[in-house]
Amino acid sequence: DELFEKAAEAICDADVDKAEEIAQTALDEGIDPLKMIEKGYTAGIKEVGRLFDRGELFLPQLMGCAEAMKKASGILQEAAAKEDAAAGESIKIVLGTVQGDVHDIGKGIVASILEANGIEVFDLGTDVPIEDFITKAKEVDADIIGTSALLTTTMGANEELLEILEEENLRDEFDLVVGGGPVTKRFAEKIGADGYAEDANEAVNKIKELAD
Ligand code: B1M
Repeated sequence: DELFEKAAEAICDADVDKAEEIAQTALDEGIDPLKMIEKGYTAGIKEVGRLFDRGELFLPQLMGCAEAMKKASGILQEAAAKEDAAAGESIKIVLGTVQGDVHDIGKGIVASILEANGIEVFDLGTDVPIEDFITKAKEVDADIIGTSALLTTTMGANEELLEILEEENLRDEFDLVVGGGPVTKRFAEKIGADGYAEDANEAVNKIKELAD
């Protein structure tokens, strides 16, 4: 679809105004906001990642692209949240990007898609200290703790989280679901996490399965 391509292009060009304008157009045209994020904007930020990997794009530009991505997906996520406000609230998840890590685009997408599927999300944001996940999970009586880590240097926070849950005898209380770029199923199994999801839709399935 042409609008998806334009959205991806606006992200690659780090064009915030254009990215926002296209998001609004998508809403006006009645396109499903989450589909728009996935097929349009996410495709764009993935391309940005590839260009950055190849050294064809540098950090300042990357930050501009990420800004455009956040603004546009913010508009769409808000619209999606409104549509689904009446959905059930049976499963609760405390979600956040682990300490030392500020990447939150993927986490934001995961949060929106979980909410759109009736899961109650308590989003702690980025650079979240391990203790905060646990404190919040206790406070809201969560079923699941979900973490996102985009750096090989931060994914180890999951191991620490599991250790603390173990120490506090909370291992049976909360299931830990891990995700994010460098995180793999193999890593999740190795550290003893309860679940792993490669993307937002898989996260929905995994969380529903665990909460059953
Ligand atoms: Co950063 N960055 N970045 N960055 N950045 C990566 C991750 C990197 C792979 C780029 C590269 O070098 N090739 C690399 C990490 C290398 C590594 O450790 N393996 C990297 C680096 C090195 C850095 C800095 C250290 C750069 C520097 O300063 N020198 C720095 C670190 C800052 C920090 O965190 N302390 C940094 C900074 C940034 C920006 C601020 C500029 C920006 C982030 C803006 C923001 O998020 N607000 C940024 C961006 C945009 C990226 C790339 C280009 C794109 C990330 C993204 O948003 N992807 C990224 C390159 C890449 O990914 N190839 C890169 C799109 C998003 C939809 O996918 O986040 O994977 P993703 O989420 C997916 C799945 O992973 C999954 O579902 C999502 C939807 O499909 N998922 C879950 C995610 N969380 C989940 C949780 C779940 C389940 C599924 O359950 C709970």
